[in-house]
Amino acid sequence: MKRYIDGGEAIFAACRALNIEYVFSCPGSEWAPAWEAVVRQKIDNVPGPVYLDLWHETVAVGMATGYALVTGRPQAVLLHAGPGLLQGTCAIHGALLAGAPMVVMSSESITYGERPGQDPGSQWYRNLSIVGGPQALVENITKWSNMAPTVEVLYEMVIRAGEMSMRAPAGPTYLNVPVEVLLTEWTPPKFAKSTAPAGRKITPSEEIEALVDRLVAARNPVVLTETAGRDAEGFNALTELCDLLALPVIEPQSAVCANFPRTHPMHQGAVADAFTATTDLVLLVNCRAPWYPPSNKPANAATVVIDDVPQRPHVVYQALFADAYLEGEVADTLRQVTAVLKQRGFDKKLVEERRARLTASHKSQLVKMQEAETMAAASSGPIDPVLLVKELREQLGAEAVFVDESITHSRLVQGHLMIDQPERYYYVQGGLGQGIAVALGVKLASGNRPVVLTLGDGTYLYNPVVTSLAASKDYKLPLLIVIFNNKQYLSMKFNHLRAYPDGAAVTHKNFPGTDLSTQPDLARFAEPFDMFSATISDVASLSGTVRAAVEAIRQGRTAVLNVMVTK
Ligand SMILES: Cc1ncc(C[n+]2csc(CCOP(=O)(O)OP(=O)(O)O)c2C)c(N)n1
Ligand SMILES: [Mg+2]
Repeated sequence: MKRYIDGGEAIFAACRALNIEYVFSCPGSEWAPAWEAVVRQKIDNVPGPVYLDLWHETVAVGMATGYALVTGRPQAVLLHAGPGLLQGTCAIHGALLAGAPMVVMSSESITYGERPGQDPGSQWYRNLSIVGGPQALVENITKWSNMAPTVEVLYEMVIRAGEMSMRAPAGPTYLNVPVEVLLTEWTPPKFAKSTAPAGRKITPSEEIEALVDRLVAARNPVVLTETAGRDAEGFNALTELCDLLALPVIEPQSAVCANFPRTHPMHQGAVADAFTATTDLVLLVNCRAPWYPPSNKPANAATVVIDDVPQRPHVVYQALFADAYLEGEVADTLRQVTAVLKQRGFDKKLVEERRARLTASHKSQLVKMQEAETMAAASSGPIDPVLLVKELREQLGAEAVFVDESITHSRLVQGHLMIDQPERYYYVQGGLGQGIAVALGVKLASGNRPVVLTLGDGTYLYNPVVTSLAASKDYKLPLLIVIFNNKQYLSMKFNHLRAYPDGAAVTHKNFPGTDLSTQPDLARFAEPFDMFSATISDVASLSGTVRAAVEAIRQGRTAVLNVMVTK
């Protein structure tokens, strides 16, 4: 056996230095050098990343995103040339929005066969060249994209791309590694070692003191957050602060993970309207888009932003109207504020009055939700989506992790799941069709915890269903996939109605662009994989079928539930 120590080995060595655990690969002809390295790593018993073959680029990138959402750690993704990269772009854009770190790599040729003794393959000359290089295809949707021009710099460039992807704002980086660079002999570094952990960035104490001044003086403060709970530390630090000072917390529609216990009396739902006129202090904690339209902010409030990256570089328009920024690590900043408040003390009477008022409004929101659930349970025929969410909540227990790619149902999912712990809810960002892949990545990082994906029928059809289910089967990653099936793109209809409430479509009851009534039975795509699958059309069979599906995933079998919903 000849040992080819070349660019393929350099990439794997760099992955080992970065402590990368998985290489998510959707193969192309450039990757034979990496496969040589994979096999050598195995036969030599060298600890290193697990290599996964996946049959669609969305699956490879989406899995890396899901894994990063849970762990915060970047993984490697290997795609093919320009075309594979293009197929992966929707999910790469999703990773950028989600702040999911990863290093994506693909190739081009730089010699087109003209270099004696090194044949990249004629397909690069015939079909695969991209003017400006493949990195140009992802310039706008990655944090950084470039070519690794020689094998001598490849190892450090992969390491740097990985380290960069982790730094705030975390997100995907891209490296074009030409075939010739991959095929060239490589000399490993003399002093290979693991990369150092990132340094910390802490908010200075005078900024903490100034915020505490504002907080104790405020009569009607309100907290809005989208991603404070991206990790348990942030979730717990926000809970402690808001509990101490009786601060109302709103998770607006733009919230993409669980940030604060839904069952906590200070949780005030998803709509800030009740506070708009009265609030005197708005605290935006990791909240990129609190108001819509952006100028619709409370008129009489000071705004304090707690965010390690307040201005998201990938966002085109963003207006925060900040009066102060605290830009250190969010969890640490929140803990510092809590500590200073405890030390300095505050007006207990004012805070307890506020707590009583907010507890009452939280309770009335709860009662409304319970009423909706009771009404939904009393119906027959197709299933009220509220009842479906209640059933999932009750049957899955507190361990389950939810990945949500639903559209018109997402508010119900977020509300009625009543999640009160961190790291149990993730909304899939970016274009539709990544949900199964992201859920697979979440499952890969979550061990025995059940993972549930909720999504609409249209969104299920956007997913690469066959290749995603194949990955679920091959890598033993059981999911419970729940389709909220209203046989249409309901959100498209809502958009149409908003602009043309009395137009031709309404008048003639004809809505182009929304109808999915010709769809086949979506559950049956799971059959060739010998997975659990069922279509539920009547409330009477809901509970029993959900129970059977939950049992199936507990036994390691993916389950697809196609649920006919009322709206
Ligand atoms: C890749 C991609 N293409 C198109 C869209 C536009 N789009 C947004 S929501 C939606 C409909 C989703 O339908 P479904 O999952 O059935 O949810 P419903 O609207 O019925 O709740 C579409 C097509 C998109 N977001 N992403
Ligand atoms: Mg639908």
